[in-house]
Amino acid sequence: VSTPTHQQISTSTDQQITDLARHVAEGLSRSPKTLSSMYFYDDEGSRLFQQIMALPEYYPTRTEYQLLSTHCEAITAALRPTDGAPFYLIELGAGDGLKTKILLRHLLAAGTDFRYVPVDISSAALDGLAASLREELPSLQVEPVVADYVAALQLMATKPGRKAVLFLGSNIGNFLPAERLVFLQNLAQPLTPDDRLLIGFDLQKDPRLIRAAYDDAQGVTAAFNFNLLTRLNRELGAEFDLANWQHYTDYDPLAGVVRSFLVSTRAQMVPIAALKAGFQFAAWEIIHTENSYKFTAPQIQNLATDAGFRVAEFFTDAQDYFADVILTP
Ligand code: AVI
Repeated sequence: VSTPTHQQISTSTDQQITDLARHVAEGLSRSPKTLSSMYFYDDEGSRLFQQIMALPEYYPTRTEYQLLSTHCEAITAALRPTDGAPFYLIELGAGDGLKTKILLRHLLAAGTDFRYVPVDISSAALDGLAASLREELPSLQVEPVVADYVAALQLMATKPGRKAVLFLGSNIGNFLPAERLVFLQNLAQPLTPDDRLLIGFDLQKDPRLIRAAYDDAQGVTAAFNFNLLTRLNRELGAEFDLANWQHYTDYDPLAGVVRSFLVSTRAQMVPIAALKAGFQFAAWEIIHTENSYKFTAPQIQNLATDAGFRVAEFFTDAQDYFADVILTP
């Protein structure tokens, strides 16, 4: 008999499909056509993202891993309440927890009194994480929660006492600037000056290196982008023929953003049964599917201030590729 290993606080599957349908109807009626990268992460998309994180071109994950390993003493010291009070370590978008385990091991070894609350939109990813933690860190107290970011923010408000929030992997880079500010302002709401936020930012660097990370030689990132169409085919009865689409990505160093697209390689009409509608694509018309913003240190400083935080500590790797920043309200 399998026991449920996580709490589910996201909306029902029916509601999720209705939300997706509404998003697609709106996004494909715009010019340029747009779909949110938020919908990449079904179970297959989450699995593909784990694969991306291990790619030679995708430097952010191994860089942040290295950064956390190097500075884990100082980072865990900054996250832990100084008076030794128990606290919740809440991670938004926990995924496979590979990087977080560095911090978890260190906290446990130091006899820290805390509960780990990994939050992720993929129940498969979260169940995998919970199973690996039971095996590798059996003494860790874990409360996994399946939720999107909105539900996760509501959940945080219900957790009493001290909190340290982790938002690693430069997930913040997938928000548009205005959304990013609102998200951080909302994140600041349930936190007190005793709480901490550790947030990862991918830094601006050699544009070629950045672009290559989103256009890998094995085509895993392309498959990740295409999976959005597969998801629409399955969940909304859409009829996207993947043979008629290309993955295209580019880094704009002026705006500091990688933009990813699905490109229609021919004129075509794509029916979507759930919307009782068809969508016309011209040859070479694009669907804009993702933004991945890259940051400078002053931008991070300004963002923190605008959102109501103070930068307590700023950690980077030896090459200044990535930053993990401790913020306090
Ligand atoms: C999840 N997020 C931080 C990744 C990124 O780098 O923007 C998603 C990703 N998209 C393509 N490759 C990775």
